[in-house]
Amino acid sequence: MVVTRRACVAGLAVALAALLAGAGTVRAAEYFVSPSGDDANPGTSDGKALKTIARAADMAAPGDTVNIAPGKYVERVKMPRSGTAEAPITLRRRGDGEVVWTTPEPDPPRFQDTYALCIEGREHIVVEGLTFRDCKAWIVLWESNRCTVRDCTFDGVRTYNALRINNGSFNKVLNCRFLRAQKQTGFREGSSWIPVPGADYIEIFRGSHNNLVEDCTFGRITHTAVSISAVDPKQFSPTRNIVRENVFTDPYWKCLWFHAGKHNVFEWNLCTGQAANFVQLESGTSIIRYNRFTHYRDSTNAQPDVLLRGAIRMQYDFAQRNRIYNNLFYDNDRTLTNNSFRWHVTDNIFKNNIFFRNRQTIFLGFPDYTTKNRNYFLSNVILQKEPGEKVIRLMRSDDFTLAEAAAKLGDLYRGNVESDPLFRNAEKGDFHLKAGSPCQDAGSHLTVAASAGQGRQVAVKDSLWFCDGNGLIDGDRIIVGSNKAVRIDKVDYEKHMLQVNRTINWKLGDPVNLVHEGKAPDIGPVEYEAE
Ligand SMILES: [Ca+2]
Repeated sequence: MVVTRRACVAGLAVALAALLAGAGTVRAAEYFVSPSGDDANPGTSDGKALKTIARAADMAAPGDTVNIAPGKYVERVKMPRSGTAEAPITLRRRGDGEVVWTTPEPDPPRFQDTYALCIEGREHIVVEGLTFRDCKAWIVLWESNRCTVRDCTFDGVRTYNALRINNGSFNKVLNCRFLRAQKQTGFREGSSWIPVPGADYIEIFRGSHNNLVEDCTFGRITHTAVSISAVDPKQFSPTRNIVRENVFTDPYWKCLWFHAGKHNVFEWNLCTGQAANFVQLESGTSIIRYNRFTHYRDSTNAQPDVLLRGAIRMQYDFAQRNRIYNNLFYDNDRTLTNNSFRWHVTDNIFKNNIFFRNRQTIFLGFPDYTTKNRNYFLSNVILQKEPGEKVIRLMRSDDFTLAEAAAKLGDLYRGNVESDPLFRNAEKGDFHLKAGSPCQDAGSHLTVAASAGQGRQVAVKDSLWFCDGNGLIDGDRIIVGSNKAVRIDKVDYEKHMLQVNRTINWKLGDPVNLVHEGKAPDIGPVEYEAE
């Protein structure tokens, strides 16, 4: 057995942590599983490996690691106990080659039991480096918290909810590849544009809060790659979940569905290619920032109505008070759209975004757009092909150029710029700004201080722009007035109060922005830097 230095250090750290935690034992056992093993073995070495992951999971106590040799495993596993914060239980691949995990048939009747790995009512389980292939379903985190799934590959299921977090919080899905869900067999009867059977790669469901999906790649999907949803959004409110730094390529249907909940974050993602929509936005107080939405091509061929199809579709009564900023929308067939003309969609703010070379930019069909449904476009770059085009359509047919919108709807359309943003090489996906870009230092402030003060509690006019990391990642680094950057430790969205990590001074009306270069934030997702 090759023991790496890193493994030794990690093992020592676990043992030390267990000791410090006052655990009854400092033993952190290693179990070994191999297709050529035997469940009658002790499982304590390569030579005496167990045959099934299930047997090893039964034996594993907090702090223990189950090392799974490459090969194929056909079984279902239910985790019988939890780990602890200091001593998680880890299931991981050991050695080169794939650990392929699939499920036997027939499928059991109970929903949770159909998954290859059922983590129900548990905490601190780590799953690492495994390949789930052609399972009934992959992993369910059912009322389970603080579990981590990382470096795994997900390839093929026979169910709608491929990986589900149900009433679970502080779980993380990191650096995973989602290749394939259900095989599409046709289209819904009477709706020839809706693929069947539908499937979601990851469903963050019902009372699931503070979960993180980061650094994953997603392939084609017949419903939604990541959904944050509830059957009844009035009853369940999945809140403060973060989806970041993922790549969604040719999703065909949707990358993200914000269906329910508050203060969820979608940031630094790339959404590109064929889709019905990249984002379906039906919840409120979300942050959507620093994403690149590029090359949207309508997979439905404008079915059943062109009004439904665009990079972002906003709809229904909960789609209010979202903060959508510093994103890039480039070369999309259509960009912003909606189909809920009779709903109340208001106080969504689009700020410091670049909308460039799209065939259609803003279509918001809501009526009463100056009174009941007020949505703001502030300091964005908006240019299709040539200046002077009607880039804004409100209601069904009220068309405006940027200048007309600024003149007639000046409180809603302010400071937008009708210029080429001057990317280094947009065709090759290089969206860095060239010297002389009109985006440089042209962004408007996110918000301002609501009072003068000193200390660590900064009252701001609007706190919805900011995230304290939700217990998952570092909080936003911000600049308040002329202070050096500070980190946000806590956002109180009700009181619009930011708690920062050190004492500062500020004046009433001081600008509050995320960390930026130069005098002000740039427009778009990348701050200017010299070549
Ligand atoms: Ca700047």
